[in-house]
Amino acid sequence: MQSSLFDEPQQPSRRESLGEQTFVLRGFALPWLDDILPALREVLKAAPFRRMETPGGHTMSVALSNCGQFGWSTDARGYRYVSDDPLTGRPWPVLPEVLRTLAREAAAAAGFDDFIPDACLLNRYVPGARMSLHQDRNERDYGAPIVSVSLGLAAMFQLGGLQRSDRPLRVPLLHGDVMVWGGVDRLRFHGVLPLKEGVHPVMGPQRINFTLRKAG
Ligand SMILES: O=C(O)CCC(=O)C(=O)O
Repeated sequence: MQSSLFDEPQQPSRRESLGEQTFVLRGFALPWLDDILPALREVLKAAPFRRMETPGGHTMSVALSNCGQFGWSTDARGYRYVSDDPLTGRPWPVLPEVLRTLAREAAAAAGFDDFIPDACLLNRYVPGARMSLHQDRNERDYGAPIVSVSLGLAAMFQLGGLQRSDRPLRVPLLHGDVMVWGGVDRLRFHGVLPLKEGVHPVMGPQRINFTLRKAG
């Protein structure tokens, strides 16, 4: 039988471009969830979510934890990566293999080959929690991208430019979406608007975000 164009299954592109080197990969994490969720549960048993203080003395509305060789932390002394969890005094839990592989594949889908993360910051948002516009600049290696995975309630992500004054785009992020930014876009300002009330069928009344980075 002669094949025609119509025999080919048309795969709609799930990759949206938001800049030269910024992409959202819609639903990219969904096929991995059966492995991601138990892995996150284990991490959070060893290093529970906690609300940290900013150097300015404010308590963040988002609760944080980490896994991997380095964990992002903030207190009165400033923002930094540390290898031990300040709450338990133990090293952060090991980065689960499923997160490492997901990060490598998502980065490759966005044009960043051979991404090997050594840090994963977990953020828990309950309704009302927000993250103000900031740059991720505590990492030593800006050559590596940031891979950011959204689970649970939908959030409105703010994607700014390289200057704080650049007007941010609003990008809705849903359960399973993965954002990747790097290269010329690595230092774009970004944040999250206050989370709206809701109950997600899988994750409940919260949003969990985790970002994989190369910090060391
Ligand atoms: O929650 C998000 O989608 C973004 C998190 C973030 O900006 C960060 O961890 O630096």
